[in-house]
Amino acid sequence: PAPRTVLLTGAAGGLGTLMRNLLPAFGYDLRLFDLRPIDGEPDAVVADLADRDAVREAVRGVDAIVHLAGISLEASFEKILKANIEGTYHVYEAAREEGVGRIVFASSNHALGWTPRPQGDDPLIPVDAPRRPDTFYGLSKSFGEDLAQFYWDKHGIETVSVRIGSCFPEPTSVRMLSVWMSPADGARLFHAALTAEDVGHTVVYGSSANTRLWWDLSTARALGYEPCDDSEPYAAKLIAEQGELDPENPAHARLGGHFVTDPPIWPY
Ligand code: NAI
Ligand code: 15L
Repeated sequence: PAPRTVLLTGAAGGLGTLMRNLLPAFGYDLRLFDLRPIDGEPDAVVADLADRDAVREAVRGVDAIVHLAGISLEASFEKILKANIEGTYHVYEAAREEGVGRIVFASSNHALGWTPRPQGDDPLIPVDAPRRPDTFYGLSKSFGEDLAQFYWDKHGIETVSVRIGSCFPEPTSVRMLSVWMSPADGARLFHAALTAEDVGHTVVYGSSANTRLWWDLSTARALGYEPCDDSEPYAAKLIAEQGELDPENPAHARLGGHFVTDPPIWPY
């Protein structure tokens, strides 16, 4: 049966806000979870992923989990370790203890952000390309995908790991023309990931059907995902403002864009 009650972690965040507004139209009853309270959502669970008991309680009785909570940019290793690595482990342990059989994990293109981006007639990047994290953040997403595989192999918990490109209302850079996922396509993809049968651990890229796409959407489509959007209508304006991607610029040469070159954001 399709999951109905879904725990949405990271519900106060950018993507969490988009998804908590869009997913109910697909018939889900969402339970919200975040470190931060959410205006107008008094029933949301306000807790830290570090609190195992709170995570377990939040997971109790749901049919599936969409796990978005965590640090979403580069940070110190210690912070990434706590929120993304230990936090995601707590979510999987809670799912095992409470018998939740399906997780949708917000992985990221930064799990393989060091991969050269396709240029010219280069083939699209397949899902089985080696992971090459570009940051501690990307490393935590690579860990999350391995954790998902482990919990499937050892405990039978299914996961769709969605290597999200950039899910924002509009693309705001030339790189994003290739990796953008419209919020509506994001909701379609999460719905497919929640309802497809026998996914085991499936890895998919998360984006719209962009004209300038860099990766292969076939595993996402195999779940039943049919993207409806394309960033191309935004291309002329963004390219006029920012210029085409420059292959000589290291921040334009790899999948992870500026995550590859920017100094890490040390949160002091
Ligand atoms: P965000 O930073 O806006 O939201 C993350 C949320 O997680 C925040 O509301 C924060 O309070 C919560 N959070 C952080 N640490 C927590 C903890 N220890 N316990 C409980 N809650 C905690 O990030 P965004 O953009 O909404 O991303 C959501 C997820 O999707 C993240 O895992 C991110 O890595 C992933 N992702 C997002 C992409 C995007 O385009 N928005 C691209 C690729 C991956
Ligand atoms: C991510 O993983 C980040 O969470 C998001 O904020 C964007 O920076 C996105 O990748 C991207 O690559 O554009």
